[in-house]
Amino acid sequence: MTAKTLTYKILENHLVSGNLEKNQSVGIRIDQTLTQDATGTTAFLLFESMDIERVKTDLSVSYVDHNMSQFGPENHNDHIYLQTVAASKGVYFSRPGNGICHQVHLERFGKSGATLLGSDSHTPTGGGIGMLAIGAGGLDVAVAMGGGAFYLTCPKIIGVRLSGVLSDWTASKDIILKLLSILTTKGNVGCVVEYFGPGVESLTVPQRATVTNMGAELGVTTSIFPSDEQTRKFLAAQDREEDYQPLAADEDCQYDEVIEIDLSKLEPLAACSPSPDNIKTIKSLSGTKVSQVVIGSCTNSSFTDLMMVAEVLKGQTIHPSVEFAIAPGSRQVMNMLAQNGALADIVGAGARILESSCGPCIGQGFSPADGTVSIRTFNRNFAGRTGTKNDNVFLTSPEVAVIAALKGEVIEPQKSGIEYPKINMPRKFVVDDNMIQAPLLLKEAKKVKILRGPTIVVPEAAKKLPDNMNGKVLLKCGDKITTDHIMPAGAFLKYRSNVPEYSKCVFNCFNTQDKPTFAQKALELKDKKIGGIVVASESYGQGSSREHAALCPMYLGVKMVIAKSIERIHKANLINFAVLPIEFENGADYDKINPDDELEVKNINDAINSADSITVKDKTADFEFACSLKLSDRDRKILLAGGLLNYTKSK
Ligand code: MIC
Ligand code: SF4
Repeated sequence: MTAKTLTYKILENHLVSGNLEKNQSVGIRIDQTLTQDATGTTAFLLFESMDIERVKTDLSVSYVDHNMSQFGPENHNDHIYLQTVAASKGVYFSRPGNGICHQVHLERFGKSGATLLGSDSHTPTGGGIGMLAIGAGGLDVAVAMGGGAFYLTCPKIIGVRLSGVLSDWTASKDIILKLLSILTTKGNVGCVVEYFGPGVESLTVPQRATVTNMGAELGVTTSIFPSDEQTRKFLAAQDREEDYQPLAADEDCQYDEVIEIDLSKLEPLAACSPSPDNIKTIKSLSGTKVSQVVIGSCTNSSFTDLMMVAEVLKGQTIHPSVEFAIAPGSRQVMNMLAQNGALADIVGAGARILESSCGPCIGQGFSPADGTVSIRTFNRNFAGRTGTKNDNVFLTSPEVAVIAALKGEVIEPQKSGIEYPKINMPRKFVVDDNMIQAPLLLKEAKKVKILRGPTIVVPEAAKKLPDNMNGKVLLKCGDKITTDHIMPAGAFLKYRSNVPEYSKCVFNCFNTQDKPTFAQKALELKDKKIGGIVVASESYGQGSSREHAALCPMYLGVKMVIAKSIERIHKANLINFAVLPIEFENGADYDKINPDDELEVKNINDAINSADSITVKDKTADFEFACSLKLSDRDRKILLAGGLLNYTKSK
């Protein structure tokens, strides 16, 4: 028997179709799903259209954590819809205020060795307890809720061998920031990161979860730690020892690539705007004035993170030029801080207490002032994500953040003169699931009336692609276009359950006052039956799982994306909504195309059916170029059926 990686062991246990051979597409059974309100409303509307009485997973949880600002009725309408649809379909419902999906799922539901599919790109947080936890578009999650398999390409495994132990003031955040400096945010599609080695055992589950959470920024399918004594202790402290099983890769297994990180040699780091891979040492940033600090998000807002913060702040006052806030990751964290008095230390130091939700991480308030530096313990710093244009965000550990809040500038924490407060994982967490509504029995569930407020609009179904297309380049953009560029969140997030309204801000960041918007230009073409085309460079669609980045362009008549490379989740979302993703065979052709060029593509469906390449004619620039179709057999069937919903219904 050949030695196996942990990832392949879990894949093997869940395999329902295909062979576990590199680069082959396989289907796996999904044990658990999670959805959150910003993606979940669409996911459940699509699930409803599948006419399935009740979810078929072991466990599905619907969280409300993103859209909680509630300016206008939209957010609350969504919450009520999600609560009633969960009750009707056999889904757990984590009520607003209960915490951020990934933090709560880790605390209350995750299970080592299980598979988890979530409609949020940070679902890999679950890898911190040895789950195979993958982010996907809402429609893929809806299919999994209906008992359908999830399809992925058999991954390449990057083994990260950890040795040594973290020194005081260096945090697990610095592990993932270090890895981002090595692997960057591009070029890692189709990989899984597996941690192993002697350095693993010293890391607690919350520390591991920080690393797997932000692994999403690498663009990998997921990240995973072994499940060991630390995992057992964490789950036992959550009163869930039965969800633990010991798991590890076979010792002599072969990784496709091995990266060594010596924890004792790490130093505090920061990811600087505008990308999580723009890594600098805190040393090099020392002395930079800071006017805002936020500790929170699904990356770094665990009980141990905030206890460390409370210990440092005890009896102190934050610097006069800093606005400081904390957003504990869950109600469990908030409750425990309140019960043991640590919250009083944080409040006493002058912190603003934000609710247990995504909040500033997704531009829901607390935007920084113009021309200032904001330190955040989050995972993303894409331009403008804070709600402030030209924002300057440093993503750091809570250790670096809290010292900056006290001193008003970036300081190497180990040189701050403050003693490092060592926080141990509690032996028992305070467990109270009174804000989680358990599924009803089928008989009761059948009586539930699903409430859809007037701001909830059922999304338009995808359509089959034409055989021949006359199209026009609506936008030519560069490298690393994120889903935040395509579909901004922040103030627009409340339109998630209303595609016609939300579509108005597609590619908002490229709109200028003097010209028609992307949406206006696209709709004009749609009326004339001309296909809209987006041309991009490397790593198109980085970042979130939001399927609106495919659904809204589809609604506007976009039929095709031509890029040098496309990220995994976004590519799957494009296919699910029958927008054709193709890649330049020769990157130099990208340079020859101009915005507004007219493009012609013939025999599209024949190519989707059986070819690996398709010819595109640029009628304006008068040249032809070849693009590759990197599609699995199932992708081809989905595109030919006119999207995943039509494909699933036809089966
Ligand atoms: C994010 O961090 O970008 C989000 C908001 O959580 C997204 C999901 C969404 O857009 O609703 C993600 O990570 O997938
Ligand atoms: Fe929420 Fe931010 Fe985590 Fe996304 S990254 S789930 S917005 S806290």
